[in-house]
Amino acid sequence: TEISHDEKIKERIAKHPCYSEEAHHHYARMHVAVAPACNIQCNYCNRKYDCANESRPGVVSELLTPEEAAHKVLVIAGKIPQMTVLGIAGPGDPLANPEKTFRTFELIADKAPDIKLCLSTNGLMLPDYVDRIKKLNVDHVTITINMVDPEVGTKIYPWVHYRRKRYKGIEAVRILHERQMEGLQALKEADILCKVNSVMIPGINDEHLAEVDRVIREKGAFLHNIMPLISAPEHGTHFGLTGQRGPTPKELKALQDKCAGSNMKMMRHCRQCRADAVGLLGEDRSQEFTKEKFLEMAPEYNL
Ligand code: CLF
Ligand code: SF4
Repeated sequence: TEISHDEKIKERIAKHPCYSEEAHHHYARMHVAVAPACNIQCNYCNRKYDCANESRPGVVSELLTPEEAAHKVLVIAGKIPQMTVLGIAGPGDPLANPEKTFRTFELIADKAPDIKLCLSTNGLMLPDYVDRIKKLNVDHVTITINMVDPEVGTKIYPWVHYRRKRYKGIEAVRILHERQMEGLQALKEADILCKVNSVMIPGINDEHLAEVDRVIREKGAFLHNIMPLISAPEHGTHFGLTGQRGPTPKELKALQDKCAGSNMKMMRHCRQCRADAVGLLGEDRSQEFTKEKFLEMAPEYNL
């Protein structure tokens, strides 16, 4: 019935600080930075820093191997009892580094099966991996979708590297768009909860994001998270260097309100985390668990 379906979804998000507004007061997430490569270029990204799909741009995270990452997760889960979710969100695109990403998930599923697995991607390679994601019991996947009109996308994405070929201009953006829509559909069919992140870029996609909201909702996304562009010249991104501004808090809220008119929930408590974030949202304990430090700590979880 309708009610038991709602109840089941409530249960699936109850301990996920991003998918449930309520949960974020009580439950924590951690990210491990195992995925350095990326397969597209976003104009809000500088590859030296974290993937801005989810993670705070302008921050450099320490890269870990899957084994180091698993060790880190066991250390942290033993020390922070509210820790419920492990996310992979960069510093590049997790699915442009499938072996590292899935090896990390496998190690954690094996050693800490009660930790929920979470993944964030630009979506380009998602259709290829939904089966693997489902098999690993990853129940939360985020796709960053900034446009559903490739014309708009040409101002955001200069190129896409897909199946050993580099594409530019509208051809590149069409591939990205089609793959994102295909990925969204495949997640829905596999019954995996999908959040869509959109970066609000004034003058580029701000007026278009209501349409994005409509399309992704229709295609079964569970939650929409519209995030402000963070752009500073010193980040060295294309938008930073061309003086592109981010939205004001008022502009962001107006757009979120406009989209929230629908029945799909809007996420409003995103803190644009680092790719190595640790703790409750808004609390940054990543510096307590740098590689130098956590490698010296014994994994205490589940012992
Ligand atoms: Fe991490 Fe993202 Fe999973 Fe959350 S973050 S991979 S869904 S566990 Fe959360 Fe951070 Fe916002 Fe992301 S507050 S940037 S939405
Ligand atoms: Fe940068 Fe992420 Fe975009 Fe790749 S997907 S270019 S890492 S913001």
